[in-house]
Amino acid sequence: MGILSSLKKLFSNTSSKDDLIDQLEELLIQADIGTKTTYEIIEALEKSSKKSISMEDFTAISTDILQKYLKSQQPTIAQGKLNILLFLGVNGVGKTTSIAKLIQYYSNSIPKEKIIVAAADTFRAAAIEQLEKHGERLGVRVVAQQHGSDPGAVVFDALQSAQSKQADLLIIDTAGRMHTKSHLVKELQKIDKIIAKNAGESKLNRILVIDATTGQNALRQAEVFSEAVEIDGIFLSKVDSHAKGGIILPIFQELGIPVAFLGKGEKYEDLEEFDSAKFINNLLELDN
Ligand SMILES: Nc1nc2c(ncn2[C@@H]2O[C@H](COP(=O)(O)OP(=O)(O)O)[C@@H](O)[C@H]2O)c(=O)[nH]1
Ligand SMILES: [Mg+2]
Repeated sequence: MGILSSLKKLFSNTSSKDDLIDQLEELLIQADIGTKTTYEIIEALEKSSKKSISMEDFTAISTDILQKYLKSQQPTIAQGKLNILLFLGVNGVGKTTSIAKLIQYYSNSIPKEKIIVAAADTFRAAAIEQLEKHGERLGVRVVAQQHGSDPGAVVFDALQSAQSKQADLLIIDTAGRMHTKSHLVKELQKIDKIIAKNAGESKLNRILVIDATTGQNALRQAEVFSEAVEIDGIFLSKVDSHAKGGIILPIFQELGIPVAFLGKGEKYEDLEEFDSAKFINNLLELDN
C-alpha cells in the first residue's frame, strides 16, 4: 500500500490525536527520510494546539520541514573553459546510464564534438564496452584503455585529449568497488589528484550517484565517498522504481550535499533536474 492510501485510511479511521501521531510516525519511518526529520515532524504535530489533525495540517507541516532539508543544485557549466564531471558511486547504482543521460542533456547546449567521456571504470571489460556503445549512439568521443589498465592513466589521457580538442565538457566514469574501503578511497583520491594536477583552468564537479532503492545504506555510501573526496552533488537514480529516494534528506542533513538530477528510467531522456517541491509531492504521494 502506498503512503497516500495509508494516510487517507489513517485520517478517516483514527479519531484520537495521539493514535494518529503514532501511526504517522510509522509511515514516515518507512519513507526513509531518516529519524531526525521524522521526529521533527512528529514533534511539530504534537505541539500543534489543534485538537485533531487533518490530512491538510499534516501535509502542510511536513512539507515545510522536508523543504528545509532538500537543496537543489545543478552543476553550472562555465563558458570558455573545460568543465569536468567526475562520476562516483558503488557498482550498479547507475553511473554509466546516468552519464549517458547527461550527455544527451548537455548536448542541447554544447556541440557534441566538444564533449568527451572517459572510461575510467577499467575493472570490468563490459563497463568499458557499455560506455563506448553509449558514446557511439550519442555521437561523442570516448577515451578508453584496455580492461585492467590504471584508471588514473585513462583520466590523464582524457584530460590531454580534452585540452588538445578544447573540449567544453569531460565526463569521467569510475569504478565503485566497495570490497575494501581503503582501496576505494585511495583510488578516488589518486584520480582526484591527477585532475587537480593536469586539468589546468577547468571547473570540476564531483557527482555521487545514489540508487533510490538502496534505503539507509545509501547514507553509509555517501559517508565513505565523502571521506575520499569532496562531493558537490547527487544524481539520484532509479526514482521510477517503488523507491522514492527519501534517503537524500539524511544525506543532506549529515553531509550537506545537494541534489542535482533524478534518473527515472533506463532511456536517455529519463532525466530530470531535481525540484524539491515536486520531490516532496512524490514522496508523500500528494499529486495522485
Ligand atoms: N529503472 C531504472 N534503472 C536504472 C536507472 N539508472 C540505471 N538503471 C539500471 O541499473 C543498472 C546498472 O546501471 P549502470 O549504469 O550500469 O550502473 P554502474 O555500475 O553504476 O555504472 C542497469 O541495468 C541500468 O539500466 C534508472 O534511473 N531507472
Ligand atoms: Mg558503469
